Amino acid sequence: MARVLLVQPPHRDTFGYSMPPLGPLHLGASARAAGHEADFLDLALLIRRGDLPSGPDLLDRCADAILERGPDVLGLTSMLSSLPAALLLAEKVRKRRPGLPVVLGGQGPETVEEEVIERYPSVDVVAVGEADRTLTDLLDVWDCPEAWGAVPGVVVRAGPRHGGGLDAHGLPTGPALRTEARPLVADLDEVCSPAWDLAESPRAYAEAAGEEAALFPIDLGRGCSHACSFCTTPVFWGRRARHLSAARAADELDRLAALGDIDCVYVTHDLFTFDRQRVLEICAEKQRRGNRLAWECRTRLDLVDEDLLATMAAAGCRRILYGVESIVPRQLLAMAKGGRQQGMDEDAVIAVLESAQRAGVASIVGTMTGLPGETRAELDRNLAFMARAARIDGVSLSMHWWNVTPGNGRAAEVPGGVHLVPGVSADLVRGFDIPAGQTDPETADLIAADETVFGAFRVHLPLDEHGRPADPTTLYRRSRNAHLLLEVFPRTFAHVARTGSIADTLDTFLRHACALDLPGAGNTDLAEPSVLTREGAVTRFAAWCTDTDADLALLARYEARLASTATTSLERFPADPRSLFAEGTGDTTDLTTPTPTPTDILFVRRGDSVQATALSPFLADVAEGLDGDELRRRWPDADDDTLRDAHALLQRLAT
Ligand code: B12
Ligand code: SF4
Repeated sequence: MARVLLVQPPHRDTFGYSMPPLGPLHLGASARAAGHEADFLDLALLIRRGDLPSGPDLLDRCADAILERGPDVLGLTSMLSSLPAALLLAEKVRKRRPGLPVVLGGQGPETVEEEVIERYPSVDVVAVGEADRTLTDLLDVWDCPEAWGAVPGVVVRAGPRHGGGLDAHGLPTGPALRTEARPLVADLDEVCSPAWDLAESPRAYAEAAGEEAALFPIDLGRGCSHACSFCTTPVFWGRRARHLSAARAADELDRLAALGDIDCVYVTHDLFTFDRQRVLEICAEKQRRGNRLAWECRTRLDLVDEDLLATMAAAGCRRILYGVESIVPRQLLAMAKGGRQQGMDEDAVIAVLESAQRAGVASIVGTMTGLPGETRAELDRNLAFMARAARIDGVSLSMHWWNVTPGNGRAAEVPGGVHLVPGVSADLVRGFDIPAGQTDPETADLIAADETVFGAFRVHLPLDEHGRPADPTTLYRRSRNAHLLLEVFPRTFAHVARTGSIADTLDTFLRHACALDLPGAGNTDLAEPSVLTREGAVTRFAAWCTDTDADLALLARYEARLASTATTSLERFPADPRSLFAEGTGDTTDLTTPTPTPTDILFVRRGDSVQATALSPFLADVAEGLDGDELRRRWPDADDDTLRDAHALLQRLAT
């Protein structure tokens, strides 16, 4: 019997919410089922809560906290973002307790397992990919290091049986040895349910994240049959989507409901709706059991339809993240988006978002910038699309910097290669610097010294029309701020698009507003250099627009005003299923009806209830400067007096 301590290394959660990592909790349950003792330490939670104040000796204190638990085996989980911390932590633990076996797993070391074993002596075993059975097999032979090389699905040091040796503490030495591949779990119902009792409560996570209730994860499926150029999922989980049975999925949802204090469940499968029938079954079973948890998921645009969305909404689905990436066919082709999405034009994408809106499900539109060969015109098309999408109720935006990782094996294919740029963090590794924007020298040196293991920390700089590489700071600022600005100022940017370039306007504004250009200027509203807070973005942009043309200034002020009267939180999404269930009856028939609108709410925009102090859609259209015919078509009842009043009101608002 081994006592394994599973540890989440320190990282900064970049989404503003926090949840325990599922991998270690699944593995803890498997270890127990195999007769071992499991323990879990979430260092990210401790830091977030202030139990471990960040500072130069953070990792030393983390190492002390690990050893206080007295494990026989240390299991470190890692994403790309937490890989440097995991490796440094392993080193600190090794110095303090040299004979403690250290196993590294998770999506961080994906495809660089050999390099990790060759270059980082403090790690003894790297688990390759899905590891629900791998860890228990290792624990069964934990006190016989010579046998580790016989466990399928790992990379270890060769040890005596394969031409290596053992060190003074009995740990294997020698070159890296990749053992026989471990087949993926064919029937996911066989995977143990997460050991929730190992993690702190949803209430503890919610409090640490500053939320009233938690967002907790659920593993209902794994893998994807597509192979988008930037994505690590099909490489890690396999190019075939697998799922739990509906009954087991409903069991897992019930287990989460029993934990209490969960506001919303986060379905971790990247392709949740790939099997339409199974999703319908899960929804039916969830409702049959009277499970009232709200949930959100991620999928592709070509894997939803109006009926499915309505059924999902009725079963509590609150929000869906779609990997839209781009509306430019050439870009979709280049990134191998594939499927029917490849043929979807802007109107088709908008139609999906509008279907979701009708069903009462909020949408997150995931887009990309910095794609190889991206032209200004392509970028402008995508930004104009984002501004259009942002005007649909319930839509929020996100924008990512296209990049490659060791995990998707594309780094070598990128023209111009990838580069490490100080002060700029690649999208897939955000959250590695604690606090934000302040990479400590030890971590910076580690990343700089190893281009292979830390390949994902390098960024791709696409060439412009003139063959010049993009400026990384401009790209970084755009990818970190554009979504927010377009969400808050969709009408303003639509106006920009009519006469010029959204990209130029954005980049010019961000150059002006971001801290990288204003060293020491005391920008306390900046969470990290180059990243504006929502409030900072809104006030700065509205103020900046006053120095541009008058129409732009008017619209920007109007939209800034809207933003200031709308609340932003998970509560803002149009259908909060909990409020619509008749208490105690399990009756769900009513869920697709829109939330009743209080009289003091004039309209709902991007899911935000805009209070009476804001303006009506009619005024919004007037403010947008629609031409007279279009305005009359949309508002046949508006006479000249009404129009004059509207202009006067807007004028007052602008001053
Ligand atoms: C939930 C989730 C989050 C959560 C929580 C992450 C967490 N620590 O668990 C939140 C929302 C915080 C998050 C944030 C981010 N995420 Co995220 N996230 C996911 C998501 C959707 C599910 C993860 C999950 O729970 N999977 C299910 C569990 C069971 O799998 P698992 O944790 O990998 O564990 C298995 C194996 O990895 C292994 N294993 C895991 N740990 C260990 C430990 C040991 C000792 C062993 C032996 C084995 C082992 O065994 C487990 C069972 O098979 C994945 C996509 C996906 N489907 O996996 C993306 C994903 C992990 N995230 C990703 C990214 C890019 C991010 C962000 C950088 C996004 C951003 N730009 O801000 C941030 C970084 C956060 C940070 N570090 O600061 C990428 C990671 C790429 C990579 N290779 O690392 C993924 C793969 C999505 C993608 N395809 O791009 N994320
Ligand atoms: S982005 Fe989505 S569809 Fe593409 S490979 Fe990744 S999970 Fe699959």
